[in-house]
Amino acid sequence: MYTTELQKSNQVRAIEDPEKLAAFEARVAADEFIEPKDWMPEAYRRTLTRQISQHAHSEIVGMLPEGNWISRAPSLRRKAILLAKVQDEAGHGLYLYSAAETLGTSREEMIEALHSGKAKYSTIFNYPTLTWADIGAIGWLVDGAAIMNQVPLQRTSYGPYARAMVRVCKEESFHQRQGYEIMMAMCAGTADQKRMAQDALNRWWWPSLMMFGPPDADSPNTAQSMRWRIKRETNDELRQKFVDITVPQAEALGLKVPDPALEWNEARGHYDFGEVDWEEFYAVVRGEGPVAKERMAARREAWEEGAWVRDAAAAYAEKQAAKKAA
Ligand code: BYC
Repeated sequence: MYTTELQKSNQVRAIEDPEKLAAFEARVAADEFIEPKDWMPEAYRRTLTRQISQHAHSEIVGMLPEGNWISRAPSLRRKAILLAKVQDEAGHGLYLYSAAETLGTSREEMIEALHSGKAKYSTIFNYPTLTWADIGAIGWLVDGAAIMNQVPLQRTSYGPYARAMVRVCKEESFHQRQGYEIMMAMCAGTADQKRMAQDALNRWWWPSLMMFGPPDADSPNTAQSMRWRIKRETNDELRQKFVDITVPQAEALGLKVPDPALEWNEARGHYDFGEVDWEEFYAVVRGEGPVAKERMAARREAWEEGAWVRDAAAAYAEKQAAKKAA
């Protein structure tokens, strides 16, 4: 059982200096950014380290499903665009690891947590990319969901995370458009291409809705993270916004969202939609996703094969520092 919200809040109050905590909470309530050297409650530091490092891991693992298609992109133009996108994801990972390091956990510790299976990364990257249309669907839906989640994070209360998000969001909107443009090309192509696009939507729709996390009622972290303005909108609010924006985009493509319960609700001013398969979500979170093992094996191999690059960079930095000292 998760600790209840009240228990969590009482624990924070019992551990921390009440004056410092009150001053911190007042700063957060006034929408001031908290910076690395400022006092912060330990639970705030832990939550941020958890969320930012998971986010960094997701960016890096997220390179794998698409990297897999660089050599098979259907034209030079598509190959150049995909290369740039995958490289952007590496950059996002680096900004985010740097932001997490400012909270006192080293990059090595975070990477070790990922490789040993202790750390989480987004469930979405545990699904395989079977056809070129999947690259379109990932850009459109996965980057689309990422933007929805990350735009509010530009106003998250921790300064380094917020500033990293500003850059990440600019690039994500390019990623989303390149994905949608692939889908437009496929939907305007042959009957087979359109079928591939529909098949990709069928397979990526539900996993994309899972990216926003469990329903608010079952989310152990949302309430405290909202109070501390780490999260600015809840999982369910963001999921609803994503559905509302994405369904008309599917209609414009002439594709059908694979949800029989999907229906515009005039009174609510939102789409009603079916229940996500939460059993599947929790299984993927536990590391039982369809290609989870392959993803971690690829990450570990990349880390080992990259050892000489890290050694060379460290030797160069040492040489430069010695030169400067002399
Ligand atoms: N996958 O209390 P909750 C990208 C975990 S990268 C795995 O709601 P929280 C992209 C959650 O960690 C996309 N785990 O938690 C890259 C928690 O477990 P712990 C990544 C999930 O943190 C390349 C437990 O379930 N984006 O966009 O308040 C190419 C309970 O959840 C997931 C980010 O990371 C999941 N989907 O809310 C293309 C954004 N959902 O840690 C695209 C930043 C939940 O307590 N992160 N869990 O053991 C966030 O906004 C939040 O962390 C979440 C979860 C909304 C994901």
